[in-house]
Amino acid sequence: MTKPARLSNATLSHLSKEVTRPGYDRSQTKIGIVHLGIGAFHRAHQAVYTDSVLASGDNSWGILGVSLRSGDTRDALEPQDGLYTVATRSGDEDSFRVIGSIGGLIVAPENPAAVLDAMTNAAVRIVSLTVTEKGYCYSPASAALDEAHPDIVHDLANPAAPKSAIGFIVEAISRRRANKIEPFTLLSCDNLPANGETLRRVVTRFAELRDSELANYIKENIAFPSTMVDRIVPATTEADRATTLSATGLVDAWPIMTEPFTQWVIEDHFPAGRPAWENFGATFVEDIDAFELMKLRLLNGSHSTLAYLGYLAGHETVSDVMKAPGFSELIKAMMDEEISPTLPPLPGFDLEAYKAQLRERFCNPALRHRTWQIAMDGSQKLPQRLLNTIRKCIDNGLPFDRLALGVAAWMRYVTGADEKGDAIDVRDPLAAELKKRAANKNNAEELVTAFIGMDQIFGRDLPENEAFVQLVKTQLAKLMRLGAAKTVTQIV
Ligand code: CS2
Repeated sequence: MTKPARLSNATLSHLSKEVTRPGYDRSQTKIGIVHLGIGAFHRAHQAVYTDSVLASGDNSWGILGVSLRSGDTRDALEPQDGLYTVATRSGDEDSFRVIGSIGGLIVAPENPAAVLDAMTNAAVRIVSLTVTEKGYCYSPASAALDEAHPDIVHDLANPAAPKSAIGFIVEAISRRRANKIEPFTLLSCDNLPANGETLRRVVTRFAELRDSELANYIKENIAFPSTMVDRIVPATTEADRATTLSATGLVDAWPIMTEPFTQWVIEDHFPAGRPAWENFGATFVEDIDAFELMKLRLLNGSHSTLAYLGYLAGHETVSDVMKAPGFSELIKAMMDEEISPTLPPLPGFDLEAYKAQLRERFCNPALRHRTWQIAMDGSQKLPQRLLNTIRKCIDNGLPFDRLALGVAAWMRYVTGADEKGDAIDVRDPLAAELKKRAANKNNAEELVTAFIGMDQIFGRDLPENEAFVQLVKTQLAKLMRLGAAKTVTQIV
């Protein structure tokens, strides 16, 4: 049997005929976007919308992908000329599309100068980011720049060879300004509330620490539109690679698996121009806040709750969790009774249909989205997913038993041992501190007191709120006594 060929420009014509492929001459594409954090999410979302723009004849928006940490994506995609497959899986059927919008890849730690050169090219009019919550180098509770963060300290001392997204952005702005090149627009595509505003805050503060004139220039000249991004993208597995090969006929070292649903709502503020993403499903609005809060609280808040409780109850994937007794009911009640009343109104939007669709998306059996994957980086996710919602409930005198159970499940999870006593691989930038705080604590009372003292997560207000502290203690005690599976059936 002959060895199957690798996906590349030269082999595109060998793709199985059902596979959609870039219908444009890739050699004519110019780089107009530098994207920091070229991970699976970007490749399933923004790069797909942009591929459609390129196919429509506007060739000025090719993407240069930057990895801020490892070279894995570059190593996988460079031999493929940046091409990769997106598999859309509904549970009933899979469809495959090869995406051509990534025109080049750079691994920042190997060559920070090349990243800065790309970012100072006048043809680049947008710098976008998916660097996850921790990539903002901020304190999650206050969203203010963490000035003691090792990468921030490093980047202030070494502006020409930065490590963080913030360091690259500020140095690139400074060089464009010095060379009288029109500024780019900064487009955060991470799951943070007011993500544009948050990016503006950390970038401006970092610039202030370098040079107050530069900070003023940024305040006056740089646009930071906010976005709400949504598409569920589980990590790729070996089985996914094999499925892609048999469906497409070509070897792809890093295909992306995702769901049919995709949503992108963007504030329309791009003084230097932008692709016509609206022609391919994106929505441009004046004010994004209500969309962002809705998505973060309903989707991500439910996701994190399902992930911690589900993992503890022994389930590997979100769709497994949704099938287990009580979980679907728990999430529905949490959405309807605790989260929905905290959301700002979105006139004309069918919230009930949105929530029902979310629960259906969580049930998609083909996605195999691991609870462990969603459980990562909880210290960075909890504030916007659960704690801000709880704050609203407290202010409005609403119940928050289920949200508090989500917080308690996170605490149980980060103790680092599951219900059978086996170790949990807790991935979190604060993992070491979490472990230290959990050490030698055997009851809910002590654990809650230890964790809640982390003001970078809980702020100063929540630890002082007796009702909150008491409820989390009660829920954690229940979890420790009954286990997650039983607790869930009881709380519904
Ligand atoms: C998930 C998100 O891993 C996680 O924390 O909650 O990545 C989620 O799948 C996306 O936000 C969906 O748009």
